[in-house]
Amino acid sequence: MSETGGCRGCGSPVPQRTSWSLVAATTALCLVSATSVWTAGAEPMSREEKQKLGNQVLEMFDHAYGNYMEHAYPADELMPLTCRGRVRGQEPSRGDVDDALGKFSLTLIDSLDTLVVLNKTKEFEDAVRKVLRDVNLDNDVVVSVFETNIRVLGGLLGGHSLAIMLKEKGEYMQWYNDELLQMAKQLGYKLLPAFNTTSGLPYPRINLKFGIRKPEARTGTETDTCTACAGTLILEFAALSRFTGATIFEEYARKALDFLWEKRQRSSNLVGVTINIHTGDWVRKDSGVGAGIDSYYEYLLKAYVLLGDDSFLERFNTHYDAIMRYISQPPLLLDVHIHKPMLNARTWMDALLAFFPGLQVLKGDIRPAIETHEMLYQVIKKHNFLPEAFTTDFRVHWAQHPLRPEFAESTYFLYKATGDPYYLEVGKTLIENLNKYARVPCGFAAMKDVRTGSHEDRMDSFFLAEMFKYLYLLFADKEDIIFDIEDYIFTTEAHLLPLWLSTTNQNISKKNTTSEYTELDDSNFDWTCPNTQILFPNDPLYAQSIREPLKNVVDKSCPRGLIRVEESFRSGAKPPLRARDFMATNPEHLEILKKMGVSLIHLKDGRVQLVQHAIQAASSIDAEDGLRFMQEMIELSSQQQKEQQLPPRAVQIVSHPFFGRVVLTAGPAQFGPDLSKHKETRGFVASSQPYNGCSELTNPEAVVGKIALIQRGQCMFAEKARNIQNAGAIGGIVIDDNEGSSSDTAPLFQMAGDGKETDDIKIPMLFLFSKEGSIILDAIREYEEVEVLLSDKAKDRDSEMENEDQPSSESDSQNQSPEQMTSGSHEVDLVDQESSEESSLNSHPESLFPADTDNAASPSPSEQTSNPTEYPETTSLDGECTDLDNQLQEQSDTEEDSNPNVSWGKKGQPIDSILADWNEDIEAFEMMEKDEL
Ligand code: DMJ
Repeated sequence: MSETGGCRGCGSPVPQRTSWSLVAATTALCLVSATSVWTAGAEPMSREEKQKLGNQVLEMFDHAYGNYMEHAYPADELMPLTCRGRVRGQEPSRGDVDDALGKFSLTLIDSLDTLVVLNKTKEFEDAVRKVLRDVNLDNDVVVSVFETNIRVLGGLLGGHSLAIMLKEKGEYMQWYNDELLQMAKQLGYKLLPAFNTTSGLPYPRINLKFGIRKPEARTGTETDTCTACAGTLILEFAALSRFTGATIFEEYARKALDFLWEKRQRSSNLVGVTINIHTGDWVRKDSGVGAGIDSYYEYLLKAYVLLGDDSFLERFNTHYDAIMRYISQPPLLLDVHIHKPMLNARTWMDALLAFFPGLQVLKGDIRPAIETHEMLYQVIKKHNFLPEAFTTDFRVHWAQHPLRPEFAESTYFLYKATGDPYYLEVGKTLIENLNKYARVPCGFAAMKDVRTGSHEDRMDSFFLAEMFKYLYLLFADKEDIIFDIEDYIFTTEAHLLPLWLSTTNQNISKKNTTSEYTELDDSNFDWTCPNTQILFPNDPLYAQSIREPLKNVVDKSCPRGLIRVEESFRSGAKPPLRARDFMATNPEHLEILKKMGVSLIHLKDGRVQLVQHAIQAASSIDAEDGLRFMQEMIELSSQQQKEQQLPPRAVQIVSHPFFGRVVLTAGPAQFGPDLSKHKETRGFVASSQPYNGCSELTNPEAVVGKIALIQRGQCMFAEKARNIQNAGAIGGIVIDDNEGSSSDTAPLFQMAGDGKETDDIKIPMLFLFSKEGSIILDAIREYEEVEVLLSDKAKDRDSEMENEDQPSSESDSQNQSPEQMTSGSHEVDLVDQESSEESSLNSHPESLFPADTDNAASPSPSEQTSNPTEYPETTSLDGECTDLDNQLQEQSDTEEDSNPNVSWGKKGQPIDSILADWNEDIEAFEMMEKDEL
């Protein structure tokens, strides 16, 4: 490795190992905007317009922060629908997501440096005083080490970094005496016991008061952690060490990173999603750049920038090379298996990967960054927000959107890199969508379902830490910010750490890994950094020329599986059978199945089981096709479960002071008009008497012409519907009688009929859990007259609230292409694996037909819920596949050519090795499906 390789491509070579600050500063400079060279393409945005948008961001921040401070502080987060603080233990548990909450005023700490970036210095000063006065870091609460590090330790360090900057300027914070840093140090010591493992990988959780493994701690029995959880500590821990001189923090974080590096899959150079913290075995062997891994990669590159340590860049480049070889299929980024990296592990992507184009800008790889960002933007244009997960053919996979900032982050970095005003327009759209769909009277609410526009009662702290920072910086000119942002690096939570730390307190013992690298080909490492001044001056349309071929990539996409089908058509061979096309009654299909070693077992109850015996396949290629078919079948079933489990509807409160801004997630009924096909119903609400609606109403005059509120329980849903209909109601909302139930924590269901003919029910009925129902009941108490809209999808707040006769907009399912629609009645039972020589779809019937459980969301004994499982009969090939498929095919051809030893799709791989891996694949798929982000 060259001693003076430096940052080639940045103008002048920068000597390495001589001046880290120079390396760091140079890398930061590489992000200098090239705005001045813009000559054509998207219309330039005027300074006035940029300022207007910047001011809009400030106003939005005030709305979010002000409501948090007024209604939630000192709680960790604001619940913007109920307008109060989220205090852990006082709300129903949401599972892992609550591990970010440590009763330490999370949102305030996460917002500290945002206040300075947004030029709210006075508010910052005030916020710091509040943190010092009110925040207790010694609570008996179990928190996530990862979240506490990035949000709280990072927040305190970001606050400290800007506090000392302001103090030095001489106007603000003159009283400040490193108090935030002292708190950060205290917190750092509280997190250290988590590292007490033989591997050096931290436990995922720690009790702030009792540490780990003591009985009072209630944690320390975990065996696994995610790669990002263990690999996203170095920036904060090193900064803490370098600020304080206490080297232990940086040492621990380095040790965890060293261990992860050692454990990388050596032939693919990829890492899995989850690792055993004691043995170092990969627990989940799927690998991508999104959930579970994302910021591990981010921190390798940024640790190089902040600390100037070559080994981090070398590791990053090695991983990056693997990512680009296996995971990147521009514009897509698709998870693969670490040991079989040519085999996709999923057919969907998660929203967290939206940070990756930003990281690619930092690395200097602009083209794929532009491509992926463009694809993501088109998904956003379709759904207003990036759904938590979406399929490769761009359908919603997980419909939530907790106001994540990753896409705004990438937009900012791409604008800095290209100077293309297109990215300002993108930012403007993000602002508009936030105001239009997420803004509620008391802050901004996460989207429960991007298809319906319904809300969730949460506003995560990262929304303030990151979203407003990136949006504000996007529109800001240098003079709009009171310090030079280029002197800082952004942590994964967008906290700012000064680059001068690279030369401070460097006496950390580093593991000598150099010998390992000397064996690697130096050309493998890309010693360049993204100096946009050099990249684009002669080609201002560079970014646009990359986006152009992708402009319809989302709208005109074909299901990805068609690639191979098309390939077969081209070659004249018969295309392999697709899971979507399969019909159990088609003799030709049965013949193909037989060739692939797949047998069909008809069960007594009418269901069909599929089992593959690869050794019974006609050839190894047929066996591979069989495996692919089975894999598709697993994914298809799981996708269908999702689609059929949750056809949510929306109850939108349209009267004063909500004006359509609050949208509640509602369950549909299997009877009455289908709101996705009919016009929505709008009306004032009134409680029925009796409230359970189980007998003739005694207050018909109160509900006539209105939407009746009825409590769940004591009789069938259909009976309630008939009773309120007879009283003249135009619709009904059934509110759960199970106090505290909420769509945040319980799965929605459909209200089933009573087993009799229900055609007589002509009014729409929706179901609300108790928490959502209370929002309407509270509104009635406060405002008396409350008007709601029952629909399949929230209506545009601005234009439609006054107009009762708007046609209902099409639901997502209506927008689906014919091949995405489900119909027909085949049920496929996926049976247990029979032996190591067989592959079967390893799910039990109950996992295909979600059972009614006994939890808070389960139906009352007298009621039925239903989740019918349907199976698609046919898929038509319309022959209109876009360039994307060709690009992907080319990509996969290239990959196969360059990787002679990889397994999937290669003719030469022994079938038993495919089979040996198959068990792991099935396990991985099942785990992935169970996992939540
Ligand atoms: C943030 O807390 C951080 O960006 C983290 O790295 C992952 N994502 C959330 C926001 O989506």
